[in-house]
Amino acid sequence: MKLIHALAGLAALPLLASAHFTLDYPYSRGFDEDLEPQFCGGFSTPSSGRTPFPLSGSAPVLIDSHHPSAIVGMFISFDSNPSNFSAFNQTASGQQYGLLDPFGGISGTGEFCFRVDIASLGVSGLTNGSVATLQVEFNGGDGSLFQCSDLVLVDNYSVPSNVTCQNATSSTSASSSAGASASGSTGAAGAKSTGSPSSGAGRILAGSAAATGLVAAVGALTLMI
Ligand SMILES: *[C@@H]1O[C@H](CO)[C@@H](O)[C@H](O)[C@H]1NC(C)=O
Ligand SMILES: *[C@@H]1O[C@H](CO)[C@@H](O)[C@H](O)[C@H]1NC(C)=O
Ligand SMILES: *[C@@H]1O[C@H](CO)[C@@H](O)[C@H](O)[C@H]1NC(C)=O
Ligand SMILES: *[C@@H]1O[C@H](CO)[C@@H](O)[C@H](O)[C@H]1NC(C)=O
Ligand SMILES: *[C@@H]1O[C@H](CO)[C@@H](O)[C@H](O)[C@H]1NC(C)=O
Ligand SMILES: *[C@@H]1O[C@H](CO)[C@@H](O)[C@H](O)[C@H]1NC(C)=O
Ligand SMILES: [Cu+2]
Repeated sequence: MKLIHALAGLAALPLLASAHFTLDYPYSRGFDEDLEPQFCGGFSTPSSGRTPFPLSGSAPVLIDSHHPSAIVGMFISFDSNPSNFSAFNQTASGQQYGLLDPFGGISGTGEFCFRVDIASLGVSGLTNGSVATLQVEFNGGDGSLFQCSDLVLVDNYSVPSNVTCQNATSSTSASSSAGASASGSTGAAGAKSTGSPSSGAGRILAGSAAATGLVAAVGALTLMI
């Protein structure tokens, strides 16, 4: 019996890891774990229904992480159909702006909520009804993964009451027994980076100024997996 349980535990581990991460709010264009390493998670067409999102002020972005530790950053485009990463750091008229949320580390699996403010980017010309696309980049040690959500920016918008912004994480025994604990990296959450996105796996490690502790933690995970 014990042996069977041990084997079942081993078999379950790769399934957990292969689920990568999901974008739960605002709503994703679509999720296919095999395509998640691609631009917008492999979904290249904007959703027919865009999620209303606050034009200004604090707004929640919810993800669910299936890796014991990861680096997460968020980009936004104001094009109606952004087709490459360049559209996520400048407007069609050429105004450049930064990341919607800088790369930072998270540890634990489960729901994470990040508060973002589109007005904080200082992009001119945005008004009630402007469209945008959010792109979340996530690296849990098996390369950069992406999810997109198509938005319509609404003045004075309040998100639905069933969208609860909280971190409901759980440390699994699998993560601690695998030695993948990210202790030491949590303090670096929110480490600033001005890196720009690209589709290459491992780009974060090469291209961002994220704390070296985080880079080391993800590097260790990569070796394990
Ligand atoms: C990115 O896409 C835009 C149109 O969406 C295009 O004008 C531009 O040339 C593209 N840039 C690259 C580097 O492919
Ligand atoms: C915008 O993104 C493109 C593609 O990743 C990159 O070549 C360019 O340097 C970036 N510009 C800025 C200002 O970050
Ligand atoms: C703001 O934009 C939303 C979404 O396009 C629209 O439903 C709403 O009527 C607009 N409000 C005003 C005051 O124009
Ligand atoms: C948002 O609220 C402000 C202050 O109450 C108001 O002046 C403005 O007209 C509102 N905007 C829309 C689009 O309803
Ligand atoms: C909130 O409720 C709507 C309508 O029932 C549902 O479609 C949506 O998935 C819910 N969102 C979350 C984050 O639970
Ligand atoms: C959830 O955790 C992340 C990473 O530590 C942090 O940036 C974020 O502010 C937290 N969210 C809440 C609602 O506490
Ligand atoms: Cu993964």
